[in-house]
Amino acid sequence: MGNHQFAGIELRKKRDLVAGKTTEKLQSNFKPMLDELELDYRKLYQYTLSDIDKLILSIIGERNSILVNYVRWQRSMFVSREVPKKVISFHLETLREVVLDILSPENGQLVTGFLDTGLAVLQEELDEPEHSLISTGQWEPVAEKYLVYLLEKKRHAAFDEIIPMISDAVTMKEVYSYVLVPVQREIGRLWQLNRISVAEEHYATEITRQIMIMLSSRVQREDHHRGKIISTCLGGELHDLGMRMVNDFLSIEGYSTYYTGANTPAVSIVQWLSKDHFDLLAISAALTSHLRMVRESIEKIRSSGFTDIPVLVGGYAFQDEPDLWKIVGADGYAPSAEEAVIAAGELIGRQT
Ligand code: B12
Repeated sequence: MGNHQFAGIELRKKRDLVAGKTTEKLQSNFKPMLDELELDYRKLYQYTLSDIDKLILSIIGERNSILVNYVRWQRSMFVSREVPKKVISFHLETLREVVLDILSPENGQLVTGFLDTGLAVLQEELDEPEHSLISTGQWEPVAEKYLVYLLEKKRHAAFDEIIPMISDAVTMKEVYSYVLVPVQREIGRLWQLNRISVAEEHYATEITRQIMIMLSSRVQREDHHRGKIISTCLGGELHDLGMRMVNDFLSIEGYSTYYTGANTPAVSIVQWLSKDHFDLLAISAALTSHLRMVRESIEKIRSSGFTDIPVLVGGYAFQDEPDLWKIVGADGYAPSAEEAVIAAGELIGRQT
């Protein structure tokens, strides 16, 4: 085991202690600023835990980019909401002091090296994230219209733009890939930049979800014979549309899918695996802060005796780095529903 693994394990063991001390220190040093931002102990503690989780994963994966990308995202969120970026630097600097205090000197040095790269990001020029409809090709006008209807709260026009276009599985897959995915990403970007509210994002997502449910019922069946796939969003993961879409693509290609939806406890997946045979387990994660939990869930599933079932992962959390899936202990990854079908076929094929 290398130095990074040791440092990651020590930080994992002392995670709650480090989060508690960091929160206390922040509260005693920056109380007026935190009160103004309505950051009470509980919220601050949760934020700190989530930062530590990204840090652990960065260290275990021996790459700064997980933390660095997260700090970039956090900075863009803060700037668009007029929260001073010094809040991020105070947070990381305080975490740095506590880590040096609590971890062994060698591990402390290694961990603070990672935190320093996070802090350095705050000095960079801030680029706005790119518009998400840029590369949708011939579907771009449809995606643009659909987006405008969602933003103008024209629900029926949005349905009428999409539903009549779908005559078969091919157009359904194209609408998913080139209209619904980019539009959902654009909705996320507008929320990130504080140009739409959470309520407006929920409204748009609800319409996309309704369209997907209508389309989904046309393709979901349980008597397909290419393989049996259990798919899930673990722990506190609420982003369930991506996995739902992947299931539809898999169904079209002849796989039977059993989807547990959002918020599924890993232990209940273990229980189901003990009752039924599946050819593949598919896990979706959107939040970087959930990657550590996905890693531990896969470890749990493996240590419960399910050493052979191939695990395929995907979702927004994996997209910045093409080999993050290895760090969570999966057997494969695909960045889109189209590619998920190929990856599932390969993993299932290896078994037979
Ligand atoms: C809608 C949405 C929500 C909804 C989700 C509703 C639902 N039922 O899904 C709600 C409101 C619940 C939500 C909440 C939050 N969200 Co949100 N959300 C989004 C948004 C706008 C769209 C997600 C979506 O529907 N995408 C469409 C699907 C189809 O795309 P996809 O998931 O990427 O899936 C594709 C591929 O990734 C792949 N794929 C997906 N799963 C799998 C699985 C396998 C096995 C494979 C092979 C492939 C694969 O195939 C799919 C099709 O090609 C995204 C923006 C974005 N860029 O994605 C933010 C986003 C994911 N959310 C974000 C955040 C921060 C949050 C919150 C923390 C906000 C908050 N402070 O409360 C919470 C956390 C909730 C939680 N605990 O999970 C951030 C995440 C940043 C990060 N890197 O961590 C994003 C990126 C927004 C942003 N730009 O900042 N969110």
